Amino acid sequence: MSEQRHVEVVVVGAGFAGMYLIYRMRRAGRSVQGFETAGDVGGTWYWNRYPGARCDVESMEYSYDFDEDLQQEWTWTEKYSTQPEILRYAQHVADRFELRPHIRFNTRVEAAYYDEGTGRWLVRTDDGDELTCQFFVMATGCLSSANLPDIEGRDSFGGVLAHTGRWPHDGVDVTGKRVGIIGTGSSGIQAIPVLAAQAGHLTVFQRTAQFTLPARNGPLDPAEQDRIKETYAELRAANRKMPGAFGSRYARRKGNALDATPERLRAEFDFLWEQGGPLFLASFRDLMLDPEANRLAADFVREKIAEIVDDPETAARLTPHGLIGCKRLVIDTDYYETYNRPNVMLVDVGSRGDPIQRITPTGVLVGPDGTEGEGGEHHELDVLIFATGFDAMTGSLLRVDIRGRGGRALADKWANGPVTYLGLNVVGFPNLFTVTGPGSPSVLANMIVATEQHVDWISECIEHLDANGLTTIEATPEAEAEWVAHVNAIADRTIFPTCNSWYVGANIPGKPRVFMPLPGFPNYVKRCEEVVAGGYEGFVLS
Ligand code: N01
Repeated sequence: MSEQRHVEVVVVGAGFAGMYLIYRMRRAGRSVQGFETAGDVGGTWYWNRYPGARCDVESMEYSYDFDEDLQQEWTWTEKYSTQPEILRYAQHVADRFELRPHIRFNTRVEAAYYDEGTGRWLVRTDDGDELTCQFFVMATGCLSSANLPDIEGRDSFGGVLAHTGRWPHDGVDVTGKRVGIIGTGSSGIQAIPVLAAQAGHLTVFQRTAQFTLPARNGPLDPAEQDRIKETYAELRAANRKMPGAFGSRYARRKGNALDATPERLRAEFDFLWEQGGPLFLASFRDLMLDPEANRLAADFVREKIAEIVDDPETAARLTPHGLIGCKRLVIDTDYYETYNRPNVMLVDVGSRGDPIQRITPTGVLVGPDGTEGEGGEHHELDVLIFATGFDAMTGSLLRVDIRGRGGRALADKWANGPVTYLGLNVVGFPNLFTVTGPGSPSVLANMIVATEQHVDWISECIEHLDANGLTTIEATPEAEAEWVAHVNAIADRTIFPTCNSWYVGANIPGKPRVFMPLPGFPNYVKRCEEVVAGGYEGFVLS
């Protein structure tokens, strides 16, 4: 019998986290095997090819900074990059650092079992391959497990059905067609203006109105790009001090909104609205902490919607109740303006309208509950798009059957919601690392900066173990419990846990309600550094 293949590190996922981890492991001379379900690198940017897909962190900030030559040689063309451009960048990184030979594409990791006897993980893939490793790293991303709601009749639809997060590689031709889209989160709001310009008719099925702010995207001035690159390291360092690890160039925190005069408040909000981008809520210190302060910002945006949208009824339906930024803030190009087009119709399927009854072979039936379609309205469609989001943060981790000490499944351990230490490791799962896992800043930070910080921490941790003749790291139950309490305490100081967002898992029926990311990137980094300085405080190294 041939001997089981063994590598030091297995990495699941070849998005920005997995690629950088493989780079670090190779640079340290370690044996590493990456696995990726997709046909190439890029992660989220490989899958999300829907029309209008782009990043809402500026291009000059949404990129790796681990290699000075890389960040100097790459040229971005727009203030906010499109999906194709970011995917080209990921492919460039893979070429430049020769990462692909270490990644097996079109391969899903199905299971990973920890063997307490050998201290190794046994990893199994969907093509029946098995190998062992010392360190098992889940770099599967926070928003990669697509949520395709099980709406009655879904599979009977006779036209083209597509999910934004699994967009067909050969595209979907909507030219002149009757198109319907379910969902008005970031993906829907980016896609809707582009679809409206191409489709014959677009019907938007909105369950909850969402706050969105203008991006004010445009070409990136080459001179400005050169200027930024001259002092790139300073920009990166300043960004790492920002709560979300981006946007230091626009930092203008000015006290509390509740202390500002109405004139000052208005001037500031007007300025930020015209400037565009996601830093609107970073302007006053209390906007994300105090519902009263938040309401001032929310009311400002509500007024803007009424100004932009011609039809008052449509404007009213598009106007969100509640707080701004409690659900992930959206950044758009011409979203509200799109509802002034004659070929766009907004159908409220939430509390202010009638729900979707079912999907039929030719469209979507909307109508009052309990009427079995009587009095309902049928929307005839050629194309139906689900922009219905993801099983965020835990979905892609729990898709793999991960079993730690005593054969305990991660899914069992997390039955009441995810618990981690630092969002990096879980008690009972030695040498398992989660990159941007629940309990770390992750989706509340610039994702590339957050992944680089985690990968650096993991890489240095493995170096430390090696240098000291150690083989295993595992969080202590006390440290894990304390960390979970800490994350909850920080979240509870903000408005975040107060609404039904994917941050708390509310978009997935039956998912435990737990606030999963951790607000505040700089404090988190400090804590990670202190843990290391304290000899990996809260971990047992053996
Ligand atoms: O998903 P979402 P997304 N019937 O969950 C609706 C990142 N991202 O793909 O609000 C009817 O936000 C749902 O309604 P409701 C970013 O972090 C970034 O848009 O639950 N409707 C909602 O309107 C983002 O936050 C970028 O009531 C249903 C929508 O579908 C995250 O990914 C671009 C439904 C889902 O919105 C997810 O964004 C894109 C049902 N059964 C994404 N189920 C950028 O960088 C769900 N909905 C800009």
